[in-house]
This record gives sequence, C-alpha cells and structure tokens, in this order.
Amino acid sequence: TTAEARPKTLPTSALAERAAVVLRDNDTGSLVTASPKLYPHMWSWDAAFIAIGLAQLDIGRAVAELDTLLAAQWSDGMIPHIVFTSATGYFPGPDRWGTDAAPQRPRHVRTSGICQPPVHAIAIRRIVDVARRTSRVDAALAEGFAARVWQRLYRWHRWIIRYRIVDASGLVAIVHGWESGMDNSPRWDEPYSRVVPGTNLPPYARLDVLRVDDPAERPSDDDYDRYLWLIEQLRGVNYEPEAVVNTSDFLVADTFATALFALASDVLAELGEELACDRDQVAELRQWAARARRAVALSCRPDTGMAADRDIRYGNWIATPTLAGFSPLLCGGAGDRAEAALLSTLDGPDWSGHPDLFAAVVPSVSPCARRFDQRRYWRGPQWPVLAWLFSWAFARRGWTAQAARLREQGLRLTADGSFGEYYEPFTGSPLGSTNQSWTAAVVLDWLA
Ligand code: 9YW
Repeated sequence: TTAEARPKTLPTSALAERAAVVLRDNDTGSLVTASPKLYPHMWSWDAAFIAIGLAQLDIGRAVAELDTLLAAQWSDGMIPHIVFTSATGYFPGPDRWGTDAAPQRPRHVRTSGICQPPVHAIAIRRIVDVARRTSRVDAALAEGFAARVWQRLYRWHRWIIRYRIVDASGLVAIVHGWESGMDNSPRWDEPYSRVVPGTNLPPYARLDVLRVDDPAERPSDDDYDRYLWLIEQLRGVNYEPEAVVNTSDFLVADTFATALFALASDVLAELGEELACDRDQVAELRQWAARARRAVALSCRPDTGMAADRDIRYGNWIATPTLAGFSPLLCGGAGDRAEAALLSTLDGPDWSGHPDLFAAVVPSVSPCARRFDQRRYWRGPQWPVLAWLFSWAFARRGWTAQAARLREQGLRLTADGSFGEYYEPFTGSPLGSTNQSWTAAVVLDWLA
C-alpha cells in the first residue's frame, strides 16, 4: 500500500524544471511568497532558503529576494518574521499584528512584530559560493551584495545578543512559538500550557485550516488561541524589545535557534574577513558564536546527549525528543565523543534509521516518542528544508558521507514533484501546502 499511496518519481531534469516553475509561479516580482495559497507573504527564514534556490536560476534574483527582506529590517536591527504583501487570505494579517504604532517598524511595508531563526548569513554564504562557480559577473554581483548588506546582518545578530540572551543558559530566547519556526512542536507544549488566553482575546476566524486537506495537519484551535493571545501581549507593550521579554507569558530559551545563531555568526564573520569588513565587528561575531556554541553544548542532557530548550519563566529544562535535540551537530562545540554518539542516535532506529520510514530523513519528532503525530505539522512529519540545513551544515563540517546521504534521502522524499510543505514519514505523502517555495528551493540546490 505504501507504494500505491506514492505518486511517481520524476526524472531529475523534470524535477528541477518543476521546482523552477514553482519559484517562478510564486514570484510576485519583488518577493517569492512562501506558498501560493496558504502563505501569500514573505517569511523571514523561508526567504533565506528561497534565495538559495533562486541562486541556481539567477544570482540577481536571489540577491533581490534578500534585499526585499532586509529592506523590511526594523530600525533596532530585528528582521521581522513576516513581510506582508497586499494579499488577503492569511490570518493573522497586518491589522491583527498592529505593528503600525511601533516606532522601530519600517515605513514602506507592513510586517509582523516577532522574528524567526537567523539563517540569513547562511543564504548569503551559499549565494556567494554558487556565484563564484558560475561566472565572474555573478561572483562580483554576489560579493558586492554581501559587502553591501554585511552591516545589516551584523546589526541583526547584535539585536539577538542585546535583547534575546536573557538568562544564565546563554541560549537565544523566543517569545512566541512562531519565532522558533516550529509553531506547534511538542517542545513548546509545556510553556504553552502555562499561557492562559484572557477573556478579552478579540474574536478571530482561522483561515489556515481552510487551505489544507485536513485540519489534523495543522495546529489545534487551542494552540491558535494561545498564539493570538501572545500577539495581544506583544501589542500591549508596542513591540518594545525589552518590555516584550519582561512581559510575555511565553519566554523560552531555544537551543535550535541558538545553534543556528552560532553557525550563522561564524559564517558572517568568515564573510566579513573575505570582504575586509570591520575587524572589531568580525571579532565580536566570533565571540558571540563561541558563546552560543557553548550554551548549546551545555544544554545537552546527560542521559541522551540531546540538546534541550529551557522554559525561562518557570526555570526548567524541556527534553522532549525532537529534531532540535541534534542542534549541536549544526554548530559544533559538544566535543568529538558527544558528537559521534549524537550522530549515531540520528542514524539509529529511533530517528532516521527507523525501519518504517519511507525516506531516511530526520522526522520532526521521533516516531518512538509518545507525542509523535505522523500527520500534524511539527509533531512528526519530515521537513525537506531541515534535511537541507543539516546536509549543508554537515558538508561544512567535513562530514561528506552524512551530507550526501541526507541529500539523497531528501531527494527521495521530494521526487514526486509536489513540493509539499512537510511529508508523512511512513508513506512519504506530501502534507500541508503543495508548491511550497522553500521545498522547491532546496531541491534545486540539491540537484545543482
Ligand atoms: C504559520 C512559512 C512558515 C514557516 C514556519 C512554519 C509555517 C506559518 O509556515 O508557519 O502561519 O503557521 O511553521 O516555519 O516559516 O513557510
């Protein structure tokens, strides 16, 4: 039945062609929306991965994508998690976010008021590397762009250091599950269970559930009440970054965001050296990276070796088995033995080596975990974009065989050309949106 449930496998050339069509179809001219119907706006970390895919088609278009995102950077340095287009059909839109009164907001465009994981330096690194292989003109274009926006990226990383390292763990704090990029991950169950929506939560109607085949692929209504309640809290302090951290009922140290911050800070420092940027700022980035790496290593649980998040409000570690537990493999710092053990856990039967998986791609939650839910969003399905992230990081760390295997298995998962947002791990069926831009983008990069 598994084989029956599975659409055909496209030949590589047809798959690449289809992926390119998805990016073109989702392109509004100045930005590529995250997906055609479900997400008709620009999302921060999506834009980074989308730019990586665009680099395979047109370096100029890849650069323009990141320019659109960076032009929406807030004056304090934050890169907002959504840059809104004029499209309706997504909730919560700009009116519900109510960022218009925040003094740090950009003037030319409306945005949300929170952020997402800082993967943007990684995108710039990849675009520069790809461009250097295509032509001298492309290389000059990409390097010129990197030099031009380097300061903006530095200010973004400084914003995280200033406002989001708030407890002794040294991990990057988030004030909303959406900031993690993994909205309803079981990582956040406990912290969310303590968020109690007020009776004055303004009424709303969800639109996301209307755009997928089955509401069971999306977060629950209770989840959404909490997501919306946190927006009310953020609005209540007009998105002032210190007040946000002091007042949000959800304040969690995110080990995965921290690992990405460490990795991206190193990448940004390295680019800064290549492009002869400010030496003191390069040195600061190196320091920030080292501190973040240490924090991720210290978050590892002694029994499993997996990295954990920390509920800052309530002072407890959250050791739910999700793919965020493998964060140290992205940024290093845990030590060779710990990393070897973690790598074998990753390949083992509780994770990518689970015998019933359609493709050996790390699922968002271990299929052996109590809270595993094979169809529901960040609670079990496989996300090709995360497989790409791990494969890129592994290649950078010199783990060539592991990187190649992730690429091969990621392509197995996505070979039907539907470019699902996420995939059911046992059948490999696409779930959520189809023609999801970042899925198409990483496939294009894999096929290059
Ligand atoms: C939402 C766009 C975004 C991703 C997130 C993912 C989802 C949006 O889609 O969140 O409204 O649920 O969780 O990581 O950036 O692809």
